[in-house]
Amino acid sequence: MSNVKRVAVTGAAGQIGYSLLPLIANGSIFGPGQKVALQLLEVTPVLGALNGVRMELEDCAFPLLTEIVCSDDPKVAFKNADLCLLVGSKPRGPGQERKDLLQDNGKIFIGQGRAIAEVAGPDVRVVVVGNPCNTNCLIAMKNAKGVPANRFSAMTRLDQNRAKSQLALKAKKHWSEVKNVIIWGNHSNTQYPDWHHATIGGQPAAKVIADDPWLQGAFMKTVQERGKAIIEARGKSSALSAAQAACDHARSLYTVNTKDDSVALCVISDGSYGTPEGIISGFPCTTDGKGNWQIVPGLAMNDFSKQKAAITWKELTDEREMVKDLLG
Ligand code: NAX
Repeated sequence: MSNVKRVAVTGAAGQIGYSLLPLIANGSIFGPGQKVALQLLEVTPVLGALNGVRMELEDCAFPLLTEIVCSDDPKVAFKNADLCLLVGSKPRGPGQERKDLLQDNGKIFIGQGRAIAEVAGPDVRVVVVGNPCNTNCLIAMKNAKGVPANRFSAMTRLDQNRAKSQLALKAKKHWSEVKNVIIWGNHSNTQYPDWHHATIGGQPAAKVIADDPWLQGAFMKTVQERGKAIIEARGKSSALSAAQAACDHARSLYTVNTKDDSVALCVISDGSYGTPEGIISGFPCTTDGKGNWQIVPGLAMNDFSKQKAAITWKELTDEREMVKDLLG
């Protein structure tokens, strides 16, 4: 194995990229003992701005950062990559239908999936952040012929982090004491943030909070609509928290995470819990520290949970239908 981890980041001159690159260069994914190379992809008109980002990265003189590659060619950016963070995508245009956004962005992930299959490292992991991330991930996965489906995941970690912090704030505890919040389904406002298996300081979250109407109402709504609230407050979408979540997600693949503190990953459904097979959906997962995940088996789902999960699963099967011509 190479002694440098090669991390490709797409949309690297965007606002998430600007927060994400220093985190990676500081060891946030692979730890303080691991050197990293950054391989940055942007669209051609943005290469000038990307060059500015490269200059700033050089000016940081990060001890762990060995190399910075900038390109508008996916085959250059993904070359021998150990980890590809697919952040770049087009924002929804004024009046644009979701279906058209899915089609527009979907095309990006066809080309990137193919390039990953062609040039990425033999043990590559791919994390999709660019929205609609679940379905973009499915498109990349289907077009990356020869790369196993379990190498792909989409990011719902920001939703899990948001859910943890909301529960902690309500319970007046520190967020590090909150474990096992599950995010089912799509990274969209249909997602189901499920507290039924969550614990706070080792006690069931529902018991500590003792306010079911809040859990079933304000808690869920706050997590589902947090992205919108950030845009309203900041005038821009979440970037710092999204970058942190992308690092948390990627780091969790390379560390051991058990079912007592499961990580929220959107991964290919095998039908577990009644999730339609073959969609990329949020599940509680364990990880083995070698880049591999497993869906936590055997958790009980009550009627409330089943009903909420069904809504978000339906949205994902509808999205898959809208892009069926892009699925390789
Ligand atoms: P920005 O618009 O600031 O940056 C996106 C960058 O991607 C731009 O620099 C653009 O030139 C580049 N880009 C577009 N097409 C590209 C292509 N084909 N190849 C390479 N680069 C390309 O958006 P930003 O705020 O950084 O957000 C990036 C994406 O993350 C968006 O799709 C956004 O919706 C999504 N998010 C996903 C989240 C999640 O939890 N999964 C949360 C945060 C964020 O909303």
